[in-house]
Amino acid sequence: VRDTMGARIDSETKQIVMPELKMSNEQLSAYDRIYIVACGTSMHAGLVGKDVIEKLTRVPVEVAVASEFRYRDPIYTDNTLMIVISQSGETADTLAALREAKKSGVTVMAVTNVVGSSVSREADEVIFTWAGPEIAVASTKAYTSQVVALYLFALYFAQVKGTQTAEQVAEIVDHMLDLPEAISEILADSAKIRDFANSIKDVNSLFFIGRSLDYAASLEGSLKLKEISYIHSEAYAAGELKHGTLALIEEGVPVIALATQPDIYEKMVSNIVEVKARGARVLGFAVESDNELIKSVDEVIHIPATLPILTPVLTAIPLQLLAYHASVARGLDVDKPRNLAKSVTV
Ligand code: F1P
Repeated sequence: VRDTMGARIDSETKQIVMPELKMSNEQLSAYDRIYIVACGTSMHAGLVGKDVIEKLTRVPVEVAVASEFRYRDPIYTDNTLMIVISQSGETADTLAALREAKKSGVTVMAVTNVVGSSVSREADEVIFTWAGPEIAVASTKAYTSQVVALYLFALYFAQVKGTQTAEQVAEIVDHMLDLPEAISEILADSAKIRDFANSIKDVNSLFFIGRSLDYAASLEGSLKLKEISYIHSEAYAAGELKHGTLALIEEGVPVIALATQPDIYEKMVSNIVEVKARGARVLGFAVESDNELIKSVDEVIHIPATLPILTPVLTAIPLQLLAYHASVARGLDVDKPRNLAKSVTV
């Protein structure tokens, strides 16, 4: 834990501290509208952040793709905060959105990995992810560390606003501290994901489905697969399937169903039954005790139990491994995906 991290857990109190925050607690507490603006994987981390900030603080958050945000006429109020997320801190569209917001007098907080990057220098506030150098082109640890940084911010914002008690924050923190062990468990059981990746290496297309935070995670799983294995895939909000996409589900089409959110678990079971009835081969992501779900799928990846809001950090691991193993199985260079630059500066 570094002092310049921007946000960190105080190990004694299990509360979040942001010692370098320039704005006062009064100012922070007054924000009642947030825009999260980013590109690619960083935007997907933002979708997780949106759900968590809204759940913990009840402040509405809109996530926007930076390349589109540039052409909008955003509605800024006196109490709007913009959060930009960028691993490299140099992505042109994200930087342009940051500059435009600053010109309009909006306070910008950055979540970035690179100290000294343009985004870190130009934003008013910064949370560094300290994920180490990203050697591969496609973001992997950048995503999980951005999601964790957003949890820290959401918790701190909730503390300051008083929307979560110290006990509630400490409970979430306790579960966050258990995540590394849960990730080790997933990694120890990764042969299953490698075998599944081998089995899909020649398919034309596959689908990811999920609801709520599982949908946000599915979008990233699908992007990763496209980026490094060049297999076409789509991520769908499971409830949207019946509005057209179900037509594409036919015999043998692989469907990866993320079903880690307990409040919508039964709805996911019915989506799985729907795609199975059309011949899909379903790989389910489920927490251990979900027997009904486990029975309804062809194969299962067990996700260790944690708080539902924290599962995106866990589901990211097998999703990234799936893309990695599929890429290797297809004989591709995982670290040098075609047509993808480490930082898109134009
Ligand atoms: C955004 C991004 C990455 C992607 C690739 C190209 O970068 O879309 O998510 O993996 O590296 O750029 P950044 O703004 O997070 O640096």
